[in-house]
Amino acid sequence: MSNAPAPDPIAVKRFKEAASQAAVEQLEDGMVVGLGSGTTAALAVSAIGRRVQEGLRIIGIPTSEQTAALARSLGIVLSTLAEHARIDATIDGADEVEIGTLNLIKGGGGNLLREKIVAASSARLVIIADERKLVHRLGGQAKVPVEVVPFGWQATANRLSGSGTDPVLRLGADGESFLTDGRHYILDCFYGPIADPLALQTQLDGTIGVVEHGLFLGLASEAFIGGVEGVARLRRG
Ligand code: A5P
Repeated sequence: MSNAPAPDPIAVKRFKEAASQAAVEQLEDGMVVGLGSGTTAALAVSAIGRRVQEGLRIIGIPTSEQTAALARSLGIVLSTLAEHARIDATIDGADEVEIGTLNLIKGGGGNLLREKIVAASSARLVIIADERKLVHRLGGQAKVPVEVVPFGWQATANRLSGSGTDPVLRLGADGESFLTDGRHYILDCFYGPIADPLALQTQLDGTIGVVEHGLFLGLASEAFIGGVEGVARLRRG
């Protein structure tokens, strides 16, 4: 157990809001915008909703059913990758952001598959987070979520054990297996500090039964990080 004091939730929310606001200020009329998922991304979607009320014209591509519902409720026009294959900018949260590379762990909310598809179609992936998410090496605090096909998931979990982790099947609030928007399961895999994320990515990509995983390497172009000293804008080194 860490002896670090528990973060003040009100301050954390303020940091997330400031980061979201700074990222949303970058948006311009006519853009196709990927809408991320999670609590920080939801703040960005709300900020976009306010700008839309003030006259901003953008088209949003949501990364989850939950984000789609929120965006619709705020009057944001939505579309799909079928209609807009190229996204100008996606604004999304992260569970860990590696300083320098801006490599990420994502998927704490279970939306990693659609998030990665949208990120890979985006000219810019802009990450928003509070400063607790910044790390020198991925994997020390967040688990890597691995989305797997329900059929034979135990066999997939056994295969993943060979990558140096003890996979844990994610459960929902009802105690049943958590189901993603794509109707898959999530195996949460804690690795500790990951010495070679590219090698781990290759291993996960090659594991039978794995649909996608939460290592987002070389995808983020910049990050807005909210903290006690304001919002820092980091660019990929
Ligand atoms: C959703 O599946 C995730 O990728 C989120 O973007 C990530 O977990 C960060 O979420 P919070 O902003 O809620 O911390």
